Amino acid sequence: TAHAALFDLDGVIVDTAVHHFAAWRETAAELGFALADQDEELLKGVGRMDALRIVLGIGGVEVDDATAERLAAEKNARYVEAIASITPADMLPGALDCLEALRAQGVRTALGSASRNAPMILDGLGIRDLFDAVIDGSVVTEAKPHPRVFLAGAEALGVAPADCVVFEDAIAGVRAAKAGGMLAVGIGDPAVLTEADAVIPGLHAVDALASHGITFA
Ligand code: B16
Ligand code: MG
Repeated sequence: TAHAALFDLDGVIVDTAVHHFAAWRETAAELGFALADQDEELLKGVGRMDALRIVLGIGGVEVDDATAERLAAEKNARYVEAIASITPADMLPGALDCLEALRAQGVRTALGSASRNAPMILDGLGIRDLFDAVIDGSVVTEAKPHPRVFLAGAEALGVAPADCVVFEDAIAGVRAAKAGGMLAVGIGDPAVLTEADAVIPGLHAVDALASHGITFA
């Protein structure tokens, strides 16, 4: 029985991955190459500068540090513009119900996101109060698959890692949860999230976890 639930943000609570990827596609286009659809998976859950390095690697492009900083800042400006008008209606199906139901059962909740824009997104969605702790990319520098972001969440909640369930849509995030000694629930495709303890299509299907032996209270 898990006492805490740790949530990734992008791809679990809100579908902002599409905006991240669109912004990176513009970066690539500016540098003279194109990103393929399947490149999106590589960029999920990865911190901003690490994602830039992946994009540059795909294009076989080398840039100096100042240019890298500029490219990352320009990508972020495009992304922030895209998510500026985010509202509660943009939440993924079942996310709000899941958070409220877990809290009603006395389960502690934390956000564990690589995104430095997480606080702004939580405010746009109006759900900041549903988290007992918010750990984001401005708090933690080690990127997923390093477990730090989730370990910091567990610590902030005062719950042992073994009593935490992590909800993650990214391969890097599932690895981070497992590396931290937590149960990992994948959100998405079981064929992609092969290292997760259970995979569900979305938080609307959270009740199905009981049949995998994953329960909360
Ligand atoms: P930012 P998550 C991650 O958020 C995204 O999945 C990833 O694509 C992005 O590069 C990263 O945040 C950094 O975001 O540029 O806004 O700081 O999935 O960990 O909630
Ligand atoms: Mg994610």
